[in-house]
Amino acid sequence: MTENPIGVNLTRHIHQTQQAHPEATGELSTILNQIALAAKIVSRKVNRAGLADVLGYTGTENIQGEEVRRLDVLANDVFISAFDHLGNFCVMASEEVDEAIPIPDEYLCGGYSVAFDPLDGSSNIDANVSVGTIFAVHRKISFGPRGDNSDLMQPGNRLVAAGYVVYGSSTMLVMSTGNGVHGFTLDPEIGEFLESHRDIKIPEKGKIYSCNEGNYGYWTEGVRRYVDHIKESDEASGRPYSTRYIGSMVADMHRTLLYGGIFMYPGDLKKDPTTPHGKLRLLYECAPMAFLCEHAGGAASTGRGRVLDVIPESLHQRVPFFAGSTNDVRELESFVAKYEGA
Ligand code: P6P
Repeated sequence: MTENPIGVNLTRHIHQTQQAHPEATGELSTILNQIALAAKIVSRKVNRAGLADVLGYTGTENIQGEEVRRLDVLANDVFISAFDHLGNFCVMASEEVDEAIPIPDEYLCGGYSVAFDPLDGSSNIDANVSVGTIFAVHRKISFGPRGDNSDLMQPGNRLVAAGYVVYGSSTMLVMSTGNGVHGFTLDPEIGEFLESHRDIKIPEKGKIYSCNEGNYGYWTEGVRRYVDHIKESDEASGRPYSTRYIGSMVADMHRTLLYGGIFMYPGDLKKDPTTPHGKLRLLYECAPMAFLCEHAGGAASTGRGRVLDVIPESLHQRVPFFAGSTNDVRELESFVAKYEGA
């Protein structure tokens, strides 16, 4: 036979990954394939946003205090509808929903929980900037027949799968089940995700820093001094770094995974001059992105410790977030330790 004429598509990758684990029941495979289906539907809606008059606001606010856009609602409904009847989840959490989302009584519960941000970066949609979906999958740990918050609020070091979909010039799904990080690009003509980035590895050290420097005055001293440091000229150490900031976490993290460097959303002292508060949410933004970073050979930190080791205290908990090339994240941590105390 000639070389595999269809290459490796996502379905084949998921199937082969399952076959590599004899104990696998196939539940996780079903979940990942269903995520891909939902992603295709959202991709079509996002790509037609300007045409299908879905731009604009619903006039409501979510728990984050952000104005909810119609595409947020559409994307949220698509993922909930894709998951709720599957029989593989016991409970869900969404950035758009204040409380945990139970599986409706008419459907069976399964052995996993899922937390997701259905359309991250949506404030950029009107400017046609890339947006994305982020997902995090844990095993069910509660004893009852139905799931509860404890199945969602697990540390990222227990994740079984995580990934994102970036709806950009092309739609890409990037995910890991703990055995490398792999990227699949949607071929809209056949409606399949085809493998385009096998075993993504983040460079050990990069030359790009990515953050909203408008918040510089609210950052803690160690973070400010680190950013000052990477902007100083020192050719031997590859400084100054270039700055790239899209303001859509999925797009900024996708670039960081591929090109290296450091993405930062530091905690700021706006609300409380004694305690830096992050903006990005732990369960469905920072932990899944940290899982991908580490499985791609990079690192992800709160500035003082591993993001994946943070024990969640609430569904929409926020943490400071620094992620990307290991050398760059470790250097950031050294500045925080030096100027703010370990
Ligand atoms: P800022 C988008 O609203 C988001 O949640 C992330 O996608 C992004 O990284 C961050 O907020 C951007 O925040 O304060 O720079 O606009």
